Amino acid sequence: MKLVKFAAAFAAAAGMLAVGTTGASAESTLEIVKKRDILRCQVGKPSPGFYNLDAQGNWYGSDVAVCQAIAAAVLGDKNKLEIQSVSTQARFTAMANGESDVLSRTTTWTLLRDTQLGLDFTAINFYDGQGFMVPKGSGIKSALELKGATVCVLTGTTTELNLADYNRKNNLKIQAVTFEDNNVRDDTYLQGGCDAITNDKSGLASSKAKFANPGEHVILPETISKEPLGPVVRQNDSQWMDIVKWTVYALINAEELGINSKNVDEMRKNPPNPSVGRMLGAEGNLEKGLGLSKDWAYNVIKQVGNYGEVYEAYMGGGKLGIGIDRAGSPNALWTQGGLQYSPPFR
Ligand SMILES: N[C@@H](CCC(=O)N[C@@H](CS)C(=O)NCC(=O)O)C(=O)O
Repeated sequence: MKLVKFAAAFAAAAGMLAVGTTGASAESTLEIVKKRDILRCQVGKPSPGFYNLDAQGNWYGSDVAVCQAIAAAVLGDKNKLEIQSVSTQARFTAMANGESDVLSRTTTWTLLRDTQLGLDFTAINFYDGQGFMVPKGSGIKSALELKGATVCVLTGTTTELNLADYNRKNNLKIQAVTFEDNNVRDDTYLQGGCDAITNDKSGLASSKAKFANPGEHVILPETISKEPLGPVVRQNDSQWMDIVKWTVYALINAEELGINSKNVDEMRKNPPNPSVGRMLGAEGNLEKGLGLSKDWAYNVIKQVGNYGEVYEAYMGGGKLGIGIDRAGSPNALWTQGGLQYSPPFR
């Protein structure tokens, strides 16, 4: 019995090795993207804030901005981009089978996803947590009042798992009503098909923003989970991993250094300090190991903006924003009491 187990474990390890070897000899994602001259970036179904379509059919949003930033870093042009809108259920498969070069779509970093799907999480561009939304008219003030309630939830998500945990922990006897499509989930809730919706709190703000009467719905105060969201790449491609990770950090570091889309030209011409000069390629050679051009970070900031500009535009108070306060939240810069922190550019 022991021997059989050992043999199976060995075969599994050998299998993993074989995958690793094939991966290493195959064309890298950077080579594929450069040859194609287009980045294939996966987002979800249109949701205000993260990824949405304007009247001309152009994608915009905070997760789209990450796609654009990677295209600007790698190909010098944020528009060299094919946005792929994929359902929540199919998101990891579309990555694993090579359809998408990168996934940038409200996806929570968890241990199992990081270790069992052939994928790697790169960096956290939004710190979130799960909550509940109810109609104001229900008078419900706390998630603990949801005893015996029906709750609408997307399937294949951490949301579904956390709801089950919260239900069990607090003995609420909640009945989950599961959906594959976020619009069907929202419509069902609006028509009274469930007492509450549960999702990442940013996702709730996103749904609320598109409702006809947002003021008739309230997000309850409880945050029942940690949902660190960020882009995902295929594993065993560490150069591509580095590119995506450092592109996210370029957005954050630029804000920390006071570089934005308006002043980046002046900052590159006359860097006020060595950190700015290095980041914008005016000195040093930070681009070498990434396999990118000297102006990769300049292109990101010039064409997309820094983290704060992107946040304000889509998640914050901008015209297209969904009004999530940044000050005092984990998404503030670490210098302002938040968790957004870039390792040094040197
Ligand atoms: N962060 C959770 C939840 C993800 C989730 O449900 N995101 C919503 C955000 S509104 C979504 O993707 N909606 C668009 C879609 O269904 O494609 C996870 O990674 O499982």
